[in-house]
Amino acid sequence: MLKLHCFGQSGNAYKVAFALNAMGVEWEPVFVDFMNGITRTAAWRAQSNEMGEVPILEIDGKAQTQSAVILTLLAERFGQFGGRDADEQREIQRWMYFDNHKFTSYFASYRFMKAFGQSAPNPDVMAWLRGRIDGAFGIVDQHLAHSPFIVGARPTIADFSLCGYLFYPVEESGIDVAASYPHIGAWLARLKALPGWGDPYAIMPGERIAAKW
Ligand SMILES: N[C@@H](CCC(=O)N[C@@H](CS)C(=O)NCC(=O)O)C(=O)O
Repeated sequence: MLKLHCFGQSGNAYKVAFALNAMGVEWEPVFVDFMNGITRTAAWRAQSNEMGEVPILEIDGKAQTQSAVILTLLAERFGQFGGRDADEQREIQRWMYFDNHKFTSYFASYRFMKAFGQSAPNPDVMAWLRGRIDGAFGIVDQHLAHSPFIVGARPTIADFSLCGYLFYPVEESGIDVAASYPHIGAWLARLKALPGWGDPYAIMPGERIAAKW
């Protein structure tokens, strides 16, 4: 049985959880008490992931990290949602790099500070992040104006990667992505209609926490 180390608030883990469910692969969650700081301890890093990050997928006797690598591995292993040829595989990787660097990372940081930060977010930092978010989201919105999914006419692991943070409640980030970016909104509706879609807080363990700021 595959084990996914995850927690409800983790959009990076949700990328993998949603993909596993869409692939119809059985898995069980291992709760990571991220919100109480477990991943910052030396013991957890030594035992679980030296990078101090979630998700971790236990598969074939190995603990694999980095959601893009995990998604690539799952597409290969289960023969679903991968590229059909080398060109498509590269195209998928291209979007997953963009996602990890610009699309997910700034949005996830912004949401974390707004919803779960220990102190009130610094407005200058938030304004800078918001600019980066709007830049990356504008690019993806334009792309989706001409393509039903991130790479062509069918969903691939690139879609699971980019949508990781976009099914969380709007109050957590304060950004109504579907309303601000209509093509992203329509794409999210297509993803939500896929068999296996589930709300992040329903498919991963841990308490939902009210947004703080
Ligand atoms: N690129 C990584 C990012 C993983 C990541 O940042 N996960 C968050 C939880 S959602 C984390 O563990 N953050 C810890 C930190 O940034 O120190 C991936 O896609 O797996």
